[in-house]
Amino acid sequence: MGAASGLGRRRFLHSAAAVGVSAVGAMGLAGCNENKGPAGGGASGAGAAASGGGSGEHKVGGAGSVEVKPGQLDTHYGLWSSGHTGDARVIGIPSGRELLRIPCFVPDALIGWGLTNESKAVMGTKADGSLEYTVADTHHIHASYKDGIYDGKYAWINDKINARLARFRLDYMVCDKITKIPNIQGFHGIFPDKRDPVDPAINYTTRVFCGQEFHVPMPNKGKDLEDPTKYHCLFTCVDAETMDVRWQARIDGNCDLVATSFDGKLAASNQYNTENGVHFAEMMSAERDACLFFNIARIEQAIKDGKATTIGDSKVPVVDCTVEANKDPKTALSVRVSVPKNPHGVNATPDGKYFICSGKLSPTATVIELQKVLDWFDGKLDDIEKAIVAEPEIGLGPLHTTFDGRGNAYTTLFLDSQVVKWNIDTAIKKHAGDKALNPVVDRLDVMYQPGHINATQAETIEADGVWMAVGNKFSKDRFLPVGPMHPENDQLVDITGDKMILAHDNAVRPEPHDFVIFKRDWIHTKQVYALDDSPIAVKEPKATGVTREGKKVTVRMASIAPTYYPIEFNVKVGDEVTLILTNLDKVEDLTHGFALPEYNVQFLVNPLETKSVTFKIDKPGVFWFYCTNFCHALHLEMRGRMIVEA
Ligand SMILES: [Cu+2]
Repeated sequence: MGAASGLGRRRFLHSAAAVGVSAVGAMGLAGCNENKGPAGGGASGAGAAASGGGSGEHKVGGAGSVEVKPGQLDTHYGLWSSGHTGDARVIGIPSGRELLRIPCFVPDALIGWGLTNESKAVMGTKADGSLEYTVADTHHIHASYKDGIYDGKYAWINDKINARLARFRLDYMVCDKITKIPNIQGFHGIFPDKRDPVDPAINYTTRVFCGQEFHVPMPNKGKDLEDPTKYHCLFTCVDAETMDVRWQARIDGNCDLVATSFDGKLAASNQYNTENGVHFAEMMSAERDACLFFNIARIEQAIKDGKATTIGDSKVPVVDCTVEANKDPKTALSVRVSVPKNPHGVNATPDGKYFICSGKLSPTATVIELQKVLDWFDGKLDDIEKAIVAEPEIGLGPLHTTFDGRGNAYTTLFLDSQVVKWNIDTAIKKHAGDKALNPVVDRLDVMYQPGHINATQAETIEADGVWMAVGNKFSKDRFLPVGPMHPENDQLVDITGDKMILAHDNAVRPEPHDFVIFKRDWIHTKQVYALDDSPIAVKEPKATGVTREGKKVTVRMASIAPTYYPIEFNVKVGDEVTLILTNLDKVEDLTHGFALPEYNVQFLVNPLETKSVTFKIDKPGVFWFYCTNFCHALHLEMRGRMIVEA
């Protein structure tokens, strides 16, 4: 992938008359021609290894082996979004081993998510008891903060399709709440705040900010279809604890990703459709789009002062953050900083000083100094554009940026199929006038077309600069072919030295988007539930049995390996059965399953966990319920009869 071809593509990108066509064309070029076939891939791989192996003048990597030997544990947890499988994944780093999938928005056959009454209550049901939604598209996952690092309490993930925010408890690694955000479509970026903008005692996450990418007429009732002035997006604040929607801000253009400042004062979203176009070509017309900053304390004061409206049936207060209404710095709730054409990322540096936005149709990254944005709100900066302190040219198709805690940024270059390492201070000095400086430190070919990137702890003040994961959207020749559907390739890179060293390819089921990685002792998971976690727990074998009220039957059941109590029960055709099962085994890893033929029932109960299912009896017969999750030498014998007399 030489300089000549890079220049050629850059010219092509910049000279094409219709930008949309050129973008698609350039992706096609990079995607199909440059890396075609095993030879191309092999050459790229060898090049990467050679650059890491180095001539000796550079400090080479020291992150260690990615091989985690039998019996050893990974050093880091990774929380991964899953894309349109609709769940989240827990990945061990550096091995890349998938340790868990955590369902939230969509049903999961393994644990019975979407089948048990408890999971349905979290997911939301229609009047007839069926699930409200069965598809989702998870993109961004972020964990709760305290004092600038993760506190191990929660993580959040978005559903882009149906505008929902899910929360995971990180102790049990389960989803405990889902919130539907009103009046929005294309819910994309999320970010928790890191402390309160006003109260210094609140040094932890209390809000989660959510961006709307697809603008719609508001209210969206089938009118004003071709009038762009009626289309808006909302930036939403959700309460981290209650998961209630606190407020929304109406804006021009859209939100894409979201970032928050470490002092809690600012949240921002990059915007690629500042044109507010309804059609594709209109969205591509402006040479510069923006990073839109929100002054959180002012927004919340405005709501207290009664300066909010509502939209449609929603009771959520909505403030006006449109450009026209926020021109006076003294009263502005929001302000735009310009970023070249169609940016697709905004990331906060771990020192708390800068947000970095990349314009994917511009070969640059824009460095915005947060203090200067605050100065503008305070009337101390006459021109908000002066908050831009660097705009280095780094390569083609820059998307997302991560950090090593040593002053370097690492940005994915989708079109170049590379990661570029560049020094932030050098870029700032160059922007200030020292034109001879080159902020680019290193480039690494990745396989292929990278999207998200994140280094260990890079979203916290303790970025440790050890490992960096790169989520590649195409894998092509990197794995055994499995038909037309290739896995994606998550690559792990050692970033401890001057040169990046490609350390590991990890095939992943499509298609994770974003992820965070942090050292394993930042969270403490629990392996055994407390009986009192469930108000309907069956606390001992003698509390088991069948009770009936008319046609409503409750079966209270317990499991102790290798048997169920009771081992059989009788019901009648026409009954509505609610079966409550508590696993009374309190030994770690002793999970039981409960499957019931012909009634579409299968779920798991972990040690001391309680679950329930409700189903209608519609046919007579003997139905053997049995344990699906291997539990004991007599696991196969762990079964019993549901008897429905004719
Ligand atoms: Cu069992």
